[in-house]
Amino acid sequence: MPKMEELKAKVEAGKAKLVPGLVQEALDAGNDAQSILKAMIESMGVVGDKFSSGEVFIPEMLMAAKGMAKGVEVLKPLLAGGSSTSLGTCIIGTVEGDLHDIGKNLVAMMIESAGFEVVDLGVDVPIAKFIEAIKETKNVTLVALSGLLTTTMPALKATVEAIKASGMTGFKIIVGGAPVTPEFAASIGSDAYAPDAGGAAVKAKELVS
Ligand code: B1M
Repeated sequence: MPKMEELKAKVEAGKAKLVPGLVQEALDAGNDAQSILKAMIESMGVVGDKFSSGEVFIPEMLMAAKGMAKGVEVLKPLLAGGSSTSLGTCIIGTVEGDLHDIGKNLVAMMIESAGFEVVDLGVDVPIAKFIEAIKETKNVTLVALSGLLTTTMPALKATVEAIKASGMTGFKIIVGGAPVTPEFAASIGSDAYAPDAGGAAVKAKELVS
């Protein structure tokens, strides 16, 4: 089986321990980091579809996520180019009620490589924690909110609204995640939307430049 197919199959099967080695082998075989990342994201899509159709359950989704996270670790030095400029600090987190972190971690990585300091609040982040972090962190220029569930889209809205209502200024807010659309992002008062991690880094730079 070609390396990329083998990698995709192992991510889908949740063989987390095998994934880093296969990512390395795929790189050694001449595949670039972006294509490998894309392949692993496709595998997560397959796992999600299988979850929807009742073929796999939460433990399988978790193992697939673990494998992908380990694979991303191998790719990290290649995906995150690094930047010498400082664009200020970005506070990032997945909103309250939502435990998905792979997409958020990729966005954090790309935003960091675009030239921001990143403070990652993790997942299931209550509004008060975002507000406290913005207040207590120096030179916040960007707040990045991730949401992966249709059921946590209201939390995205509530978080943006509460941050705006706090009266704090000097930063922009970017939102994203699979169910988020540009229209939704605009309707909740955020400053920007990006469909993926690379796009988030590009938008982030534009917002603060
Ligand atoms: Co969940 N889950 N999950 N899950 N899970 C999805 C999202 C789902 C689509 C699967 C499905 O049913 N097909 C579905 C959501 C349906 C919906 O709301 N429309 C779903 C569900 C239903 C659930 C539970 C409710 C299941 C249950 O309990 N019955 C539950 C909810 C738990 C909770 O959060 N409270 C649940 C739980 C879990 C696990 C914990 C088991 C696990 C997450 C583990 C982890 O993250 N550490 C998990 C997983 C792994 C998935 C799937 C299979 C994979 C997610 C992923 O990592 N994708 C997912 C199916 C899928 O994605 N197709 C699914 C890869 C990742 C790179 O993509 O996160 O989309 P993504 O990030 C992208 C973009 O969205 C964007 O950039 C990234 C790519 O570059 N992006 C941003 C993300 N954040 C951004 C922020 C930005 C800009 C872009 O600006 C700030």
